Amino acid sequence: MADAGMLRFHVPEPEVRPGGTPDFSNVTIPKAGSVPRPEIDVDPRTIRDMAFSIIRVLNRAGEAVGPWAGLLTDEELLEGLRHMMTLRTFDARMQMAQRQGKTSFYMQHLGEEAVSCAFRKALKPGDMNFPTYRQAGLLIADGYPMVMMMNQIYSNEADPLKGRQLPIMYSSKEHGFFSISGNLATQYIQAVGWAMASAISKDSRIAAAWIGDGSTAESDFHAALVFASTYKAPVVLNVVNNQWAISTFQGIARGGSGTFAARGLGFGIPSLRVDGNDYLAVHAVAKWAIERARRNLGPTLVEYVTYRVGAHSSSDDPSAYRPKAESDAWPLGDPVVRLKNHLIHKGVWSEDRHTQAEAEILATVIAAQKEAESHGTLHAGGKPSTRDMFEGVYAEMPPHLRRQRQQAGV
Ligand SMILES: Cc1ncc(C[n+]2csc(CCOP(=O)(O)OP(=O)(O)O)c2C)c(N)n1
Ligand SMILES: [Mg+2]
Repeated sequence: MADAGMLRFHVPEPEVRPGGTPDFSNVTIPKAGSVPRPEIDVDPRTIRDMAFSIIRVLNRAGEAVGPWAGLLTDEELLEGLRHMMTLRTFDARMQMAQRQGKTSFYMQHLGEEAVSCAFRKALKPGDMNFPTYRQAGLLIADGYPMVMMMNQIYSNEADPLKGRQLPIMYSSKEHGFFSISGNLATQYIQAVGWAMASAISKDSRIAAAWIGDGSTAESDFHAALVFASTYKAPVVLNVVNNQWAISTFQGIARGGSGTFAARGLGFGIPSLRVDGNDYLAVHAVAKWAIERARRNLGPTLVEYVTYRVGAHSSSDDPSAYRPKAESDAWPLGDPVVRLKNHLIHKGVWSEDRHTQAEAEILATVIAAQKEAESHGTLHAGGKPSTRDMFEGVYAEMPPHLRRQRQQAGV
């Protein structure tokens, strides 16, 4: 009663600041294999506790254990490892290209490679992702040519988007990768709407929505959940909780619910949390959620618990807001190392083969980069035509655009 009349509000603070010792003791990590795998037509009310746990398959010894294990062959796992390694190498080269002034902007996936690479392998051709800028693994794991991604990053004469999108905001209908919108959370309403349209037209293609932890604070996220819940849209609602939204820690957007997955519960949406650094767990949970959508059982919300090891973007310096060694302390490890260790444990991979694969992948990425650079980079070589700026929006160009094009002399 001492405080009667004196109101307070609460501003959550991250556990540690730069200079402090990283501390993830507040992240509760269940044992690998300990979370059950319900039937896909389970009554959502009976699995509410899954929104507060973490589904994991790979244990510390590199074994795949529990009811979510055993869905992928050795060949598929080796392919998954290669995709993640390719994305990591691609990232490193493009980050460097940004520093060399060959593009204005880049965003890395370091530490989060398993999320998009493993999810893609659970989809079918024709399914549509509505990604953010941190899911390039959806393209890499689907065999989209790296050189096309680089052409887009360089905004060169072979850029499939003709310089009209921010670097890294790819688009490919054929590869189920909807044009990235820079306005975060719009992906959610677009995906739910697309999924509803797919059902209305009696199609069999499902949609996948993507959002980061920070962006769940946007009202579009909540509006999309209402529609998905009410109309049982065939959609998978992905939340990538990488602990940070630029310099803002996840506790700000998360609210009082304890987890991002718990947001789905109020909408009656089955909501799971998964170890986002475990390729096998991500794939198994994605398959479960995608099957539910495909069988008209409605939406599933999946929170991927991971960590953004790199900077937010090439314009960011995380040392200003978090301890430098925080990523080393992240308790779920590195997705590439964990899958590599699993494959070594199974006897189908080795340190030598890994080193050799790293060299091969680097050579492939460099070859793609050379090819892309032959078409130009930000300040050198070929560029899209100014004329392209006026094309591709209207079936018939309105008079004011025609006038502007004439003024531009193209
Ligand atoms: C609607 C909207 N608000 C703000 C921004 C600026 N912005 C770009 S990225 C970002 C942080 C997003 O963090 P999160 O959703 O956690 O995704 P992450 O970058 O961690 O993958 C912000 C605020 C934006 N692009 N769109
Ligand atoms: Mg984030």
